Amino acid sequence: MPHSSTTHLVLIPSYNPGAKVLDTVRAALAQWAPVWVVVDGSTDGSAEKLQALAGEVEGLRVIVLPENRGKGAAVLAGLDRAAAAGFTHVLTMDSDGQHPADLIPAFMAASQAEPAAMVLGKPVFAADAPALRVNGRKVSNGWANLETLWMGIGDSLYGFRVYPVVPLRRIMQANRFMRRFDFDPEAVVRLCWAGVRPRNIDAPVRYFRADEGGVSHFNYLRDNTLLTWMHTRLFLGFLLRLPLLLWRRLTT
Ligand SMILES: Nc1nc2c(ncn2[C@@H]2O[C@H](COP(=O)(O)OP(=O)(O)O)[C@@H](O)[C@H]2O)c(=O)[nH]1
Ligand SMILES: [Mg+2]
Repeated sequence: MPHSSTTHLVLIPSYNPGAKVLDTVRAALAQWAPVWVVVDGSTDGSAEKLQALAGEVEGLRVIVLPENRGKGAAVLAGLDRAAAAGFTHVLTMDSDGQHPADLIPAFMAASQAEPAAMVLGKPVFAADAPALRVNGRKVSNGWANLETLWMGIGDSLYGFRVYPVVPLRRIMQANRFMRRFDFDPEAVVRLCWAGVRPRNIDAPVRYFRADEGGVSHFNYLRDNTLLTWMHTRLFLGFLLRLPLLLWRRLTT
């Protein structure tokens, strides 16, 4: 039996996810209820398949957004509905089979033990991980740690995480960025600034070849440009907050 919760839900943003989406959602449902999928303007027929699955199984809700607006926007659409339904925390995971559904209960338990914190997946790569992605991460992680004065972000980009809903929604409502691939790093940095402590848990990440059903919409030029601009604005935000962050770092 999956764990079931009225405070913590699994939220899966999904955009043209490829062949693994149904297995991914089933794997999440085997661990947890409820599971909500936000279909982000997909054009691959996955919305219909997911809706059919929701008619067959307990615990699944499918939210379909008419247009593609990006991962962060899809998460925010889910957060708004989660808040309206009284949930306090969401575990985000990708829809393409890269994230370890079997760790959902452990991540949720860590969040339930410390509700004010955010629980971050720390990726454990296998030999299948592309070197460019693994090394690119080090750059983003270096910036994120500087921008938060080393408050403890284990990984800035991994999307397998439990977020407290209230501070994340507040941050996203106050910020017009964070709607695409800039969501994950900007969310952890701004949550740290807001005083939400990171807790890190190791979690394997898989990279599938295209012939195994692997799909990524990460575009090196477009998305690295987006991430560079994101770290530029976060660095400026960091300079403004430096006295506060230093004071907090020295006193807590
Ligand atoms: N790339 C992308 N992903 C989206 C979007 N909206 C939701 N997502 C979901 O965000 C997650 C991460 O995207 P993915 O392309 O797998 O990125 P990668 O794992 O970093 O290569 C997946 O679950 C996507 O389905 C979007 O507009 N673009
Ligand atoms: Mg992916």
